[in-house]
Amino acid sequence: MIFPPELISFLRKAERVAALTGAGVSQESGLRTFRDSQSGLWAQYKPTDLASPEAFARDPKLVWDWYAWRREAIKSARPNPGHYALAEMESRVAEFSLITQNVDGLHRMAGSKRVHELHGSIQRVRCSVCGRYAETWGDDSDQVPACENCGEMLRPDVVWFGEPLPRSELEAAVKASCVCDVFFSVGTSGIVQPAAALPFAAKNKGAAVVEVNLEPTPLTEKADFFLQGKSGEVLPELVNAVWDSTHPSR
Ligand code: BJW
Ligand code: ZN
Repeated sequence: MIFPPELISFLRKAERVAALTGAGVSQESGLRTFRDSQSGLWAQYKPTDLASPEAFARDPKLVWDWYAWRREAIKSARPNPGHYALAEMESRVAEFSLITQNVDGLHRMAGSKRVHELHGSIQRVRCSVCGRYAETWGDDSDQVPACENCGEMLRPDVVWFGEPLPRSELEAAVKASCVCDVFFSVGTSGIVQPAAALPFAAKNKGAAVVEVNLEPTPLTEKADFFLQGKSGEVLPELVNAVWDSTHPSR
């Protein structure tokens, strides 16, 4: 891909960069996005219908099993070149913040350090009533595993529709978005709030906004640069184009 020279020069000068990622960044690691159709057992369900407190109240075992199935898929997934390029960017820029809506942990596995997980982590499980975290649980009974403290149902420590985001993660994400020189929006459909508002906040504060996606989104018209393609291809090429051997890492 030929990158606009202004983008290359913005990035070489940038002191602070923030990147917001969504399910698309993990698609090349073999994980399905939310708006993709699901396969096999889960083909009849829409992921966005399962990710809600109402779905858990209606059919807790169904929701638990969906997360258990995804946890298994994530266990064998590995970061792809898009994750690694973002980790590389962190080593090239004075202050880099990785803001992710993903719960799969692949950014940390790729070496990203300053990571803000807005929607929690699928690897953590907590009680749906008293909030205590569980270290171990079984996935093979007919029922949702129970909390050792109060006996109520366990649930994944992720953020469902209608639930508040973890305050410290959101505050850090808003701050990073408002002070950055360049803001990346990568592999997200940009429709789920409050994450979807972050690129607009960055733009309002004067950042250059770069979108990387297979297809246009509600952000595209407002973005300064739209790099259409797979993040696992576009991001490594961009990192190579910006930080060649004449620009050593920090
Ligand atoms: C590629 C690619 C490749 C593919 N390379 N690209 C109106 C205004 C404001 C807010 C609302 C509103 N109406 C309702 C709300 C609230 C609601 C919301 O935003 N709803 C919208 C649907 C309208 N938001 C909430 O409820 C949030 N909480 C909240 O607002 O709390 C307020 C509150 C305060 C105080 C007390 C109480 C409440 C919470 C949102 C939580 C979202 N949770 C989920 C599940 C997380 C756990 C899990 O993983 O199961 O988060 S839903 C799902 O959507 C998941 C994702 O993180 C999130 C975003 O999806 P994402 O990542 O963008 O994925 P996709 O699939 O949508 O897109 C993939 C993209 O990648 C596509 O564009 C592809 O083209 C692209 N792509 N392959 C590059 N290789
Ligand atoms: Zn409990």
